[in-house]
Amino acid sequence: MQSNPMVPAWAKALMGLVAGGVALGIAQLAAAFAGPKSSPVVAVGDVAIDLTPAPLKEFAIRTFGENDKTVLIAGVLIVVLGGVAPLIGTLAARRLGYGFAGLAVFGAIGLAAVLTRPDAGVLDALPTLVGAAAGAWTLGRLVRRAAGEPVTPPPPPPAESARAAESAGAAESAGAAESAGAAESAGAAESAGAAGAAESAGAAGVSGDGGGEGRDGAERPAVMLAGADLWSFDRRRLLTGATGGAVVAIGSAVLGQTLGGQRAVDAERVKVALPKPATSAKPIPAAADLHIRGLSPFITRNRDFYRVDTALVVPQVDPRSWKLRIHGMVDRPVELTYQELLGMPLTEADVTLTCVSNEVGGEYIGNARWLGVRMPEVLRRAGLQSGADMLLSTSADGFTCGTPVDVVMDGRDALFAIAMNGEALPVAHGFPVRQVVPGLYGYVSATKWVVDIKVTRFDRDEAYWTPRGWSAKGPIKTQSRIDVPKSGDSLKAGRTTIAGVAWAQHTGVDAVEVRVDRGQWRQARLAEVPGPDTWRQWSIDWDATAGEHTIQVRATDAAGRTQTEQEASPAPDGATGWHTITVKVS
Ligand SMILES: Nc1nc2c(c(=O)[nH]1)N[C@H]1C(S)=C(S)[C@@H](COP(=O)(O)O)O[C@H]1N2
Ligand SMILES: [Mo]
Repeated sequence: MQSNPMVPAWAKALMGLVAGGVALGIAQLAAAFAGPKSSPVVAVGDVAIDLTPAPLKEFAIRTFGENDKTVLIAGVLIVVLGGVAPLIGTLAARRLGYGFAGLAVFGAIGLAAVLTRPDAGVLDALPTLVGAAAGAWTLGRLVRRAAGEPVTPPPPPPAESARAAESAGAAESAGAAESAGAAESAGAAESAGAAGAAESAGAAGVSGDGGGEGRDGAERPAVMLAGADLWSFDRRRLLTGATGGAVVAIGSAVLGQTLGGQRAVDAERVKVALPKPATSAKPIPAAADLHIRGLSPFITRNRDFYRVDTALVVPQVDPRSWKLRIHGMVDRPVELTYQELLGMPLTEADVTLTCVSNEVGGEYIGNARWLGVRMPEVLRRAGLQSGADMLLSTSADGFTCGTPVDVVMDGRDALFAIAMNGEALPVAHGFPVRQVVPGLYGYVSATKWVVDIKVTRFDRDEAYWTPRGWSAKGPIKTQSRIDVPKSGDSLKAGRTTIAGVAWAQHTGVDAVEVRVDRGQWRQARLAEVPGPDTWRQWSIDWDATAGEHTIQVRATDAAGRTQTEQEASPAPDGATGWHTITVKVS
């Protein structure tokens, strides 16, 4: 394809910009799969660092601090998208092949950067190649779109044919040559409009019934009549195409960044070698699990563990850059790295986590073996000042949580946890570090992806859920749940087992009672527990008789307090009432 004199300069730049954006976006997406080293943008940035003289490097680090890499990547993007890409668009408008050649050079530079990185593999070339191909395809499409649909004028009516032929001829000679140069500058914008109009009016003008325009060769840009391949500029089609390209470019870049971040964090997570605990958990008694079909197992597997958080996308926190900052009402602010945390004495503890939103009988509860550093151990490094009664913790994604200082410091296993059931915390459960505090609902204690602790006061600070209608403090309420049978089940008459779990974290469950059809309460058998911080399984036999029956459960904690019958919804501080189910027996 030859130079199209009708395409204005801004449109050429736009075509290049969008094609370049698609190339980089698709390359970034491909790099999410091929590995971070294979991103041409990152590789070019790394090469730039290598080529930067030391004083300039130091200046950049001093000026931009931790953001120096981001600034560098932004620099690469600005040079490529602001300088190189528009140039490629201009070349492509002159002749598509030139544009492709420009893209090839631009791709080759990226490729060279990627492949000269230490321990680069052949596979690392793929994102650059795929990106360049996507960019080339986009460029071709946009150039074609900018030129409009190929317009072939239908044969003019006989009376007009002479004149049409004449002006067509004229256009070919004088017009095309002349405007090839002129259109580029001033004429471009103007004829862009004219071309668009002529185009959208169809070939009407050319076919003869379009009024003066078609008939008077002198009044319309001669290039419009240059034969079968009419030069034109279709602004609308270019802009819709460019918009589509921009969406692809941004979408693939964002997706690539997200997936790439996920893969990087996953890779770091599997590399974590968990140190041995200095204080092991009490062994779980064999009789902690009654092994009844349908009854929640004593330990909830990670993949079955409920998940509650405000995060739309799970925060990806790299342990290599993770820090916990402790400040506020402290003697000396402290910053802790992940390695430093792993180097402190670790405590292992079985703790049942519960969500305040859990309805009576609900599923937002799970029991796991956690490994972490006791929070007081860390807080003592900072030195809590008297008068402080709240730890306002913040997660990497900005969620905040207010935990009473006295609860954390009273000797219970309040942890900065790094592991859950023998593996590094799953990312969705707070990797690399989360809080776990026995006895408090999650919203006031269990900050996942925790990065910051402000030691403060409840009368000075408010956590995320407090202004949203939940109470500032949230001790877990004693509760019990029937797991088997399920409400609505149909059973055979005869002896059957009713079983479930009960919890009163950090106090412990002392009794569970069950009644059928509001009759006498009967004591359930209790499974053993390693301590007061976990839920407790229970079961009871029942001679089921034909008919419909209501089954209810209630627990009594180790302080002798029996669960209230009073029904309350979860807000503002936890649901109450007796879990009640109905079954059909035949
Ligand atoms: N960063 C962060 N941590 C959070 C939350 C949150 O929204 N964001 N929700 C809390 C709530 S309400 C609960 S019940 C627990 C749930 O932890 P899980 O998802 O590991 O079960 O996490 C707590 N920690
Ligand atoms: Mo929660």
